[in-house]
Amino acid sequence: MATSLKNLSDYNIQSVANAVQMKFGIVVAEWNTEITESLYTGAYNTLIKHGAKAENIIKKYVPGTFELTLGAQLIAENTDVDAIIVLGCVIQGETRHFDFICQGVTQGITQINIQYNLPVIFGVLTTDNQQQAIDRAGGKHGNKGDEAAITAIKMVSLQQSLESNEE
Ligand code: DLZ
Repeated sequence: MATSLKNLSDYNIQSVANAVQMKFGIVVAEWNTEITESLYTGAYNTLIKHGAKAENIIKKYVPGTFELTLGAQLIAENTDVDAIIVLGCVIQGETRHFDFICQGVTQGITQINIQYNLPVIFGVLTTDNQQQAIDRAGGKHGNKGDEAAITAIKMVSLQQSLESNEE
């Protein structure tokens, strides 16, 4: 049976809060730059679509996906953003580098979420080849950058709703 293609970026627009008061940092890896810039465009446009102000979106670059962790930490320490989105693309090669980079960034970003009590959204593609990355960076499977932006807004909204109830 043929599998139907799912656009992973489909979502219910009503379920997403207005982001007019929110501030975001976006860290973009320069490796596979055509892909990561497409992810950035998706994330940026989605934040704007949901009310975020352009001046409240900070964009910073790091050399590769492995450096996204420190990039996110530097933003967490030096700005007042409500959430950070990290965008990268790791494509499987002939060596085990892929595994080490994916493992390192996954653990690093998880740790920053907890350490800073700040949503740090994992917008990293980990694919077998370039075509799979293209398909998920504005292609037939949607744009992982859009999804990262929606996740960021939802997590800020969750955090604000719970923390505003604290006494
Ligand atoms: C070295 C490397 C390799 C082989 N592949 C990728 C990749 O597919 N995607 C990516 O974002 N970065 C890659 N890098 C670079 C590492 O992320 C990192 O920048 C270097 O190992 C230096 O720390």
